[in-house]
Amino acid sequence: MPDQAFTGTHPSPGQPVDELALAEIKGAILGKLRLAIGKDAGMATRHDWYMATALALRDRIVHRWLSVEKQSYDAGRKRVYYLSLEFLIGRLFTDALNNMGLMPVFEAALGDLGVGLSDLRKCEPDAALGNGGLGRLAACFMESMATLSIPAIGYGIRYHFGLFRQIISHGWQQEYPDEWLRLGNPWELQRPEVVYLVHFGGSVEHVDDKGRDRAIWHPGETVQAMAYDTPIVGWRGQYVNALRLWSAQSPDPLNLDVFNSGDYLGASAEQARAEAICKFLYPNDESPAGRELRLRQEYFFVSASLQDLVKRHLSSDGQLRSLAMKAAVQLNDTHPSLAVAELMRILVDLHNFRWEEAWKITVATLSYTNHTLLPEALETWPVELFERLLPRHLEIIYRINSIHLALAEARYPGDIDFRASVSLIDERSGRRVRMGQLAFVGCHRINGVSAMHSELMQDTVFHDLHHLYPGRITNKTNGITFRRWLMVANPKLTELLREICGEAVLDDPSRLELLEARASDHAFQQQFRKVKHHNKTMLARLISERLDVLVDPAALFDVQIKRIHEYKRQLLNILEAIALYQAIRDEPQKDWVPRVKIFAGKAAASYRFAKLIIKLINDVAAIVNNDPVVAGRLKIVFLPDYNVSLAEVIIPAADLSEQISTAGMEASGTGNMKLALNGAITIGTLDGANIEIRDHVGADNIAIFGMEAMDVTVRRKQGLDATDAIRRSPRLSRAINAIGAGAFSPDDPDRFASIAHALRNLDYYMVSADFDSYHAAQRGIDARWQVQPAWTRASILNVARMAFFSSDRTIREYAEEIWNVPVRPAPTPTLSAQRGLAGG
Ligand code: 26Q
Repeated sequence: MPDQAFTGTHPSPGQPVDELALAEIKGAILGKLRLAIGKDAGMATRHDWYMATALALRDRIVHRWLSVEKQSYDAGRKRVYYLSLEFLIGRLFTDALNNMGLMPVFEAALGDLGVGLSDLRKCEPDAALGNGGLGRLAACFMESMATLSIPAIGYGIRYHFGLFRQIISHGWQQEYPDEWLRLGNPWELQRPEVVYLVHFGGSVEHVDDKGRDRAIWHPGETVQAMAYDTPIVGWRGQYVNALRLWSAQSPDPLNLDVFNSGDYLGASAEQARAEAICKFLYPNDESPAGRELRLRQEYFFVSASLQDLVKRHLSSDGQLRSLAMKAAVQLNDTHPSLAVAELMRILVDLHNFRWEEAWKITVATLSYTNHTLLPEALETWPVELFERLLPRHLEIIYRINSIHLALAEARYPGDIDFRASVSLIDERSGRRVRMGQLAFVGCHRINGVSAMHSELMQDTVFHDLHHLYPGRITNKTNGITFRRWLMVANPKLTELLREICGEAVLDDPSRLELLEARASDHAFQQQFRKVKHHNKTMLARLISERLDVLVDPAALFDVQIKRIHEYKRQLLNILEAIALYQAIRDEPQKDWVPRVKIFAGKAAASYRFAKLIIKLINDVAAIVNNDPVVAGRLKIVFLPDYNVSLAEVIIPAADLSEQISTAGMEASGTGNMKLALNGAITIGTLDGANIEIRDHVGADNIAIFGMEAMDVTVRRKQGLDATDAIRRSPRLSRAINAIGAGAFSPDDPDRFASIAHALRNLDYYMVSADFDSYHAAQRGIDARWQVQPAWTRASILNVARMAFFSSDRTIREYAEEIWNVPVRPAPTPTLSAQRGLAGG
């Protein structure tokens, strides 16, 4: 039995709700409904109830926030500033309720008021202020930093429109604006008094100031940044941090001369230009849109954030020499790497520091996380654009570069190639500023996001920089917050885990290993399967509602959910599905394992090939799902508008997790962790964190296939195309021929000619080259599925061995090895946990 005394404000299931607390919460909700929303219960819509409930919950969070904020300030604690252009938060309602331990009392209060908590949940739009992995990682990190009582602020942009909504029309992706703020946002607090001016353009005047290299920037344009704070509450509500998002506006909302001449539209043109900065999130992941507005976004939020943290430091310490002792600034990819130049400018131009001392402070304060090695994803900006938009920053970058290149020259005299490779300026195709090099040189630590990725950073993109600054590159394998991805998303499994591992499993994921003893236990396996079946039934219902396709929860749910990208190889998956379809049609009488192939993900709006892959998946689905010959054996679904909330439904229902990127191309992956934690077995390549997942769950409990990163490099060097692979594999050749001949696009037989061509020729992503190996691994999966006790055992062992992938572990490593900030100690064994062990 779970130990109730241990849980404090986190009641166990079935524990009665305190009457006083219940009355208080009911009163609070009704109070908000009347006084903040202006409605009484009789006329309130569901959305009104949601807003009132969220506001009542926010009050309780804000109380804690203010008190921990004061404690941290009084204690002069070092603070982490996490700079990210993306925070893919999703919904906050259930997450906050769960972390505050208030789920039961709010549920009961709402029940008494005649409102269903699960209905209210759905009223909240996802905060989709991110594209995918990098943005979701920032959100998990914010929650883990609060959980570990690390004083932190997340800085980003309050985009008016989040990532586009995806609608599938006749199989094609269409993008629509995401108006997430339309009905108001109950979580944020506007801070009209927290405003900073951010400048662009103009000219630079140099002051001869005893060799101090100071300059005065005479900007041509100024916008104003205003703060909006969202409290992020950690597990058990003990600590709360702010996510501070900047909104842009013009300092002069109206041009009075123009206004007085009667041109009202013209008078607000400046406002429109300023507001454009925070209008949209760029929907490109991995291949940056080199637009001026994007660079403006980057500088806008870097400048506002640094002004904010410098001001905070000055108000407590009175000087900036000690900045690195009190502030750790983490750059989430290169998107905020202008921070290097901006902090130098603040120190040298505004606070009179000598260059050398300013540089020491800057490097000691900043650190940078790299999330990709794809050449097309490495951010660079034309020098001319920089000069026009940020003239002083370009000068600072040049100066940094000349000192840095002198170091390179001293290290390898006369080696021009070495200097060219480490230079902050790329001189090859028009002069461009390299943001990765800038971040590397200006930060004391540079980390990759999985063991393999960090190795590859040293061997490839940052090889030469690594030699010039040895010891800077370090690895911090990604993690996920178990509160959202287990407790909130999968309450049934969580309940089972509490029963077996004890309550302490909620605080200490290493307790999951207590499951191992039960992995082969027949009765426990049945309970475990029952939970999965329940989750699959919920997903089947959603599929039928949204797509009008009926799927059987008893079938194997095979899931690939992530951004659509060639390197992630959704194409390999659908190609194998086609081969399977053809094989079933050949021998319909055979004992096929029933499968449902589930896809979801968005393609960048400008990524034509990725959008064509979506169309192919949908065209294949239309044929397969309507073919009576394969009925009951194979279904293919593409769930539109993938977002955090949809992930929370799909992940707990997955049996098989597709992590099939071309080896060497996926930096880490985090969906792989979420799926394994929820008991899905991974079919994957030795790429990113899949390698560490294999190391933890054991090679017997994961299906690895395909080429390794080294094979990929060698094969590319050899310039091999797919001819041989296709000749050797009649199955592959038949599947490609079907695509190429229009078997799935009879209305437009040439529709997928470019896909067939890519598979037959260059095969850059090794889809054809890996096909046979993948196909064999999938048949291995079929065989395993047919022995349910063995399958369930492997699935349980996946859950039992995932503790390492908690983002609490990741954040602990950042805190200890990069930020040098104290962390709440790791949980120690408790009486209740020991009881859980004994009684389990
Ligand atoms: C850059 C400049 C201009 C416009 C857009 C961008 C841009 C935006 C987003 C470039 C890249 C991204 C996103 C990258 C990303 O999500 N990378 C993923 O990061 C995860 C967290 O570390 C890893 O798990 C994934 O492997 C990696 O692909």
